[in-house]
Amino acid sequence: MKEMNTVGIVGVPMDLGQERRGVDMGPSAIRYAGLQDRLLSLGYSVIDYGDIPVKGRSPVQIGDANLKNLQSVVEASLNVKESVMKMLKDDVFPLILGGDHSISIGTLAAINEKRQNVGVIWYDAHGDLNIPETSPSGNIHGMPLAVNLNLGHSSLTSIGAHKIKPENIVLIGARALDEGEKELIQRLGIKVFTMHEIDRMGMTAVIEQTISHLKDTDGVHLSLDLDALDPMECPGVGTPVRGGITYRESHLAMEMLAESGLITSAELVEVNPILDDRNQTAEVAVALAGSLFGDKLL
Ligand code: 4U7
Ligand code: MN
Ligand code: MN
Ligand code: MN
Repeated sequence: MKEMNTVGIVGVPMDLGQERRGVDMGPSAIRYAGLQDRLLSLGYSVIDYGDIPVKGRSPVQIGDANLKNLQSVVEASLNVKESVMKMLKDDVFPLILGGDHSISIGTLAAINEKRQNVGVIWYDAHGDLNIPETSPSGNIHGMPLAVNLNLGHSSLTSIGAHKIKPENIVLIGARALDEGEKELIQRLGIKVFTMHEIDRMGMTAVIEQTISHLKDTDGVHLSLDLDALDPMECPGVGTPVRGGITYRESHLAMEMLAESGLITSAELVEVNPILDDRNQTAEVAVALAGSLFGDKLL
């Protein structure tokens, strides 16, 4: 973690990027699981910027090329961008609470405006690298990383003026990549640690290589989709995929990232309290945030 002693929290109660209801309650669930107290206990000051307004979802708007709820996602993303830019101006560490993963379009639009050579860790079962032509669902939460590479519908790509370089991205936990995403990964040479590499090399080596891959960036944004973890430990997600990263491996990853001092912003996304079991997924999100923010356990 960078030398920054104030964490800014903002909630994005967004569920328009996918079809299941409930993920808009993610920010409340994560706050209720004790995020602020966890950060205070680690010695940080916390400013809660509240929640960003997000429109209701009915009726579902079918945008161009079957991008569901396109106009409302664009509006919300502009609000997310403005709010994250405010946090960066205030010089706090931006911690954004989703909401579905489409919120990352606004988050990274803001961060890219402020920093030149941004690195991104995409901790996720999925690639989120679809464009309308390759998306099997038309759901925008499967597209934000592509948008951040300047690929996809122009009303999404135009939210941010600057883009992430493919060589500054690392995917961790992938196990459900669509065909178009696989092709894009090969074509752009994006670094991916699938579950196969995590099993084979162990999380220690995965994070060591991630850190060395991103060491020359101008700060790294951690985009943590809770569906990266195994659904047995994180059942409260909209698109669960078996065979995920364990709770302990994830803590190890967060602890090593904390030690690296590389992470300059983060988001916790896709927590869906309606699908959850006694808020356990939100509790995992808070526990992992504790490690990311430097809890040494001893
Ligand atoms: B998440 C999917 F087809 N790839 O595009 C799609 F499998 O933010 C899933 O990672 C996307 O949860 C999942 O709809 C998006 C599908
Ligand atoms: Mn995702
Ligand atoms: Mn996912
Ligand atoms: Mn999901």
